[in-house]
Amino acid sequence: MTDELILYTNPQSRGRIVRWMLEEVGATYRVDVLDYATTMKGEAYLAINPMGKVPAIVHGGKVVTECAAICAYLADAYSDAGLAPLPEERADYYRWMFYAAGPVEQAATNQAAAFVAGEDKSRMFGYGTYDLVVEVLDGLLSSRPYAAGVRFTAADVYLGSQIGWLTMFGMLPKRDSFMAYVERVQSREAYKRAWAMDDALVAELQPAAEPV
Ligand SMILES: N[C@@H](CCC(=O)N[C@@H](CS)C(=O)NCC(=O)O)C(=O)O
Repeated sequence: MTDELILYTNPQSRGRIVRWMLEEVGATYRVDVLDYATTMKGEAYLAINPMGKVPAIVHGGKVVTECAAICAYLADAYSDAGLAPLPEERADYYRWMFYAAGPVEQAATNQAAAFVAGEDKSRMFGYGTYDLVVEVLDGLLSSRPYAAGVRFTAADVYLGSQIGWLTMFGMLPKRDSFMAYVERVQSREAYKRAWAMDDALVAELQPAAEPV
């Protein structure tokens, strides 16, 4: 078994979250770009992620999928980078990382799909209601600079990515606390580096324009 780290991604996907995390921890990694219609649904990749979705990483022969899990895994695997929680940050770190992957994602995607459960059903849904999730997030980000307190951690790579995407696509309102948080986390050098790499990949993958 080697320590090789492979990122399976597409530059127009949540794979950008993982690229950002890899740049934050200073990992050496190889990128395998998958095409939505073909290689992502091919036998070789389904053996890695039977969901046929990106991103996934393989590190030292072990597969990790799900962006939030990958961020937490990399924070632990590359602990020298200091993005795993300190003991006193653990409660908030896990709480808001899981909140972002569960209630926030579900509330925002259901809302965008115009799937709104009746009042009487909100108890059945882990997120309750979309409006409740927005208020809880606003309360969190109005009260502190980062998910786990005063320090940037892997939870911010994930929560910051979620809020960044969702506000960009109009799936969350552009509350002041959300936009200030997004600006704070996106000012990091690792974020800028990762986005520049994925933007370059997108350009590379564009079919060449027909000569006129
Ligand atoms: N819960 C997964 C979501 C992964 C996901 O939905 N990826 C999308 C791209 S952003 C995908 O691969 N879609 C391809 C498909 O479903 O066919 C995670 O957090 O990693």
